[in-house]
Amino acid sequence: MSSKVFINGEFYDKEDAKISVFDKGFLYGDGVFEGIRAYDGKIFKLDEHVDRLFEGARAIMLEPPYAKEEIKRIIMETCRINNVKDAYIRPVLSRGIGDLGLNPFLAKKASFVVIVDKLVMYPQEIYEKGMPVIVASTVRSSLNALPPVIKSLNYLNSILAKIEAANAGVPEAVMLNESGFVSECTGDNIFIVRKGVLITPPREAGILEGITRKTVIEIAKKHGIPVEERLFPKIDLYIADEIFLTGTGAEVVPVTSVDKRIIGNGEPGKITKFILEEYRKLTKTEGTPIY
Ligand code: PXG
Repeated sequence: MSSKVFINGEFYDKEDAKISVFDKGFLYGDGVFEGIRAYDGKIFKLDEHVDRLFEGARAIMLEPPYAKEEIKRIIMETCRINNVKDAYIRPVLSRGIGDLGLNPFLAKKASFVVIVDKLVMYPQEIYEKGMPVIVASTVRSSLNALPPVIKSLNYLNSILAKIEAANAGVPEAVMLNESGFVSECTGDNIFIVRKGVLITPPREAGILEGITRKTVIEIAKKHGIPVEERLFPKIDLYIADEIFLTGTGAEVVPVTSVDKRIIGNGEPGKITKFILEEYRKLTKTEGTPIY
């Protein structure tokens, strides 16, 4: 059955869900988006995702066409109309239609779209055995250029690194910032474990402050696992005891090799497995009910 997409106040069949070629989101990547997940009829961390969407909008001076509560209501409504319990939810705010020029303020009204789709997950085998990654030569955009803290519609920086990953035959690539410190992956945050301590790059490394990342830090602290948010170089990946990636779609994914260096004993580590288990418990119990 065809899914229904919300566009500026109306629901359209997937095949007819279209945005103008004059939309600045299409022409310039001028807009922001979110990736949210529903588990068993509950939307996980809805408030956090909508807050981040609005922060991004504020940073680029994009006036959302609906208030925050209304945006949440539309997201829920789009889930209900699609009759989903488990789903991937993609709200998109784009600058809207204007002329061909760059000036964003000539666009009169922002567009708001909500897509609800099936979740494309990493294969189950990866959660059991871990996955290989590379370190990309593409450098993460600097905070003062295209700040990774904004989940903008311009993902070319990530896509360049994803091309490197695909060409190397691995699912993800780690990106370094301009100073050579580890920042994050193309669509996931990164954690390493060294001597029992969980270490993840800080905001200043040039990262999207992932909602899964924050949840993982909370889980670790709750269970007495020490966490450090600090800069570290690529070499610390090679000598880590454990590595995992976090993201809404990915949850907690074990990494078992980096640039062909085997991590730990080549299997998902103990702390990684524990964090994944605890994270999944939360997704089962928390969330905003759709129905
Ligand atoms: N870094 C980047 C660059 C991301 O795009 C994350 C980290 C993790 O953030 P969250 O808040 O999800 O923990 C992301 C998020 C997809 C998809 O369709 C990508 C993300 C989230 C959901 C789906 O590939 N990336």
